[in-house]
Amino acid sequence: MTTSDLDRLCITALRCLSIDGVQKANAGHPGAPMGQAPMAYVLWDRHLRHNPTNPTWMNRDRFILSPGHGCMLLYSLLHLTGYDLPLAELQRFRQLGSKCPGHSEYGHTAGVETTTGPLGQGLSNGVGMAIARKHLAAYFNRPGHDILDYMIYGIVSDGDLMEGVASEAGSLAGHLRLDNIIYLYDDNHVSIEGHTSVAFTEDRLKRFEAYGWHTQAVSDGNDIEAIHAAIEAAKAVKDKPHIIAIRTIIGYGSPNKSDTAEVHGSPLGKDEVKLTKKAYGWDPEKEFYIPDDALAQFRKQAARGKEQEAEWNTRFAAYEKAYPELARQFKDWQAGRLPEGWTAALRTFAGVMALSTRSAQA
Ligand SMILES: Cc1ncc(C[n+]2csc(CCOP(=O)(O)OP(=O)(O)O)c2C)c(N)n1
Ligand SMILES: [Mg+2]
Repeated sequence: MTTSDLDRLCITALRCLSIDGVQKANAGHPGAPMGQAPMAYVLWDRHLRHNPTNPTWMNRDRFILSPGHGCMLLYSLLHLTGYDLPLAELQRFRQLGSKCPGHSEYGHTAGVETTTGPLGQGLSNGVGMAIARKHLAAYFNRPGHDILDYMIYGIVSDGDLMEGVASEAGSLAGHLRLDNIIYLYDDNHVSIEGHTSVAFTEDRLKRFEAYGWHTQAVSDGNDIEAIHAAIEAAKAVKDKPHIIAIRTIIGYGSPNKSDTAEVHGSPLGKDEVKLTKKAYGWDPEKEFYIPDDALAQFRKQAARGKEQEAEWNTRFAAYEKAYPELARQFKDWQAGRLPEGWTAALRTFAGVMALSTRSAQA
């Protein structure tokens, strides 16, 4: 099997797991995962630094799936790469108590970095995460000791870019030159109502360019080499956040439903699932099927992640030796421990005063 055959196998496995999860639940959004699978695959396979066996490793890259309606894609990625999310949970998508709720929730499922569902929210939370990372790096990093250098990656959708909150956050990210953000925009020209042209016709990349972002476009959402090259190019451009518009087809591969809003928010239907699997060259009778080669390829990320974390632990040990006080503080911050005697630093106020909170904090 060539590398590109293996890549294709993995992408189809991602698509089919997402399709099957939605079909079994008889509810959900298969179209977005089917279009986004190649960009998600190449991002996770070649760029994302994470350790599926330790989802809270501090210096991991953060991945945000901002269009949370497509979260079967995220659950599929988490399962395949070796997070604590058994296949049985994917088979209980959208069932009460499942680790796979209908929109991904922070704190409920290992590896989910933030709750998404309300469009615009994930994109905006990512800006907050990028600010936090810049602040931590400015405070803790020292020359030769870049202990905090993680990235914020995300997939964002038409609906995300339509939301006002995304414009506010996008504006701030550009202003602050948050070059630690790389967002892949699932530019599929379809949203819940149909073609986006019914409501949304401005040049999105020009809008982000005006906010101060570095923008790129990839014309074929199945071209993982082009997507990979665009991510590489983004990493090389400093001082700006990055957005890459990737032209995808919602519901890619479904003979009767791709490129329509029908595939946005309803299962494909049993017959269409089979036709789609046939079109992918997959066995139409198999459900939740993961070929061994695909699983082995995804699980390489778990092995790599362990090494990446171990390498970081070595770096942190050197930092701790050079800057013991800062290292102690870093650990306290991570654990949420306040410094001893912190209450002594609190101001006291005599009686009731006409004082704004803003001034009281000064
Ligand atoms: C703030 C907000 N408003 C409305 C919705 C309901 N909603 C869910 S998906 C969707 C359409 C999203 O379209 P797009 O982002 O293009 O996703 P795609 O159809 O391409 O999967 C809408 C309006 C929501 N999730 N959040
Ligand atoms: Mg869309």
